[in-house]
Amino acid sequence: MNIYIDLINKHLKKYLQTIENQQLQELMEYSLFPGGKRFRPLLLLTLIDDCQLSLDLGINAACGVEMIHNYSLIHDDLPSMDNDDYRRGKLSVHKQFGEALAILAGDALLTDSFKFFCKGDLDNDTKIKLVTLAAKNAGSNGMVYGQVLDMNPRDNYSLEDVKKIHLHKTKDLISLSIMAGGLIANFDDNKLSVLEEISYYFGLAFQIKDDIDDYQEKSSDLINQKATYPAVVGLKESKRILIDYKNIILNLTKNILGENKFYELVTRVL
Ligand code: GRG
Repeated sequence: MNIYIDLINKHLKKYLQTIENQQLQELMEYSLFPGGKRFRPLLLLTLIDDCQLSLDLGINAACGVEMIHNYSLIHDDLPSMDNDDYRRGKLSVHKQFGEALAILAGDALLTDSFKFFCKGDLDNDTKIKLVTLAAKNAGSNGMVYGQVLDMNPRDNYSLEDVKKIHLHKTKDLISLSIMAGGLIANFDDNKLSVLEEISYYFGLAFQIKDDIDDYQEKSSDLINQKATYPAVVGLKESKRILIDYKNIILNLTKNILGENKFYELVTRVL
């Protein structure tokens, strides 16, 4: 996967060089580098690669998704949201640079990302579809909706509540990566609907895995008040669902993309 990650990093570095204000540039570099797993842009690039298309066609949208992801993490860590002092083993952006600049850096990443969905050698129709998809999945009926649903913790969550939060907070951005890949590769409606299905299970499975890892690290008292799978269906059942979903994703992937790079990414991430 290193070849893809190098390409993503190269393009994000190039983007950082376009930021005129040095303070903002430093802060956004702090958020984007060394970075996390880059898993969302990897989904898009591996899909494009499996279709034997040039990675150049997907790299801009891939960076756009990573920028939206990093904006969401900066804002999620703020005192008025999750109030986290650390992210990826270092101080969160607001702890390092102050709250006002952290909010602005998130705003800048989100806004600039839209340029990336209409950049590069794609036809205008595809670019319009990509921008619209990004707005839909990140906006008021997408990731932001999921964050709003998750803002007021309750004592009891039903499985349906948890699923709804996960589907918007986590799945919508993962879906943006996968569906953007399908649009760039010019998939027909049948193949796009298989990608929708993969996105659905992938979004849930990714969050269930994160919930399971968290549950095993932290005290169950803390976890039980949260909207997580282990809190609602128990650890054993969460693990069973994760395996089930992973197999569904692998089978669907095999059908439309074969056992190639995207398939390999699924086996590594889940
Ligand atoms: C503030 C609008 C707004 C939304 C925030 C994404 C999000 C919504 C909150 C982050 C907290 C969280 C638990 C999100 C669920 C998705 C998730 C597990 C994110 C972490 O993604 P990774 O593991 O992160 O891909 P890295 O560090 O690898 O980039």
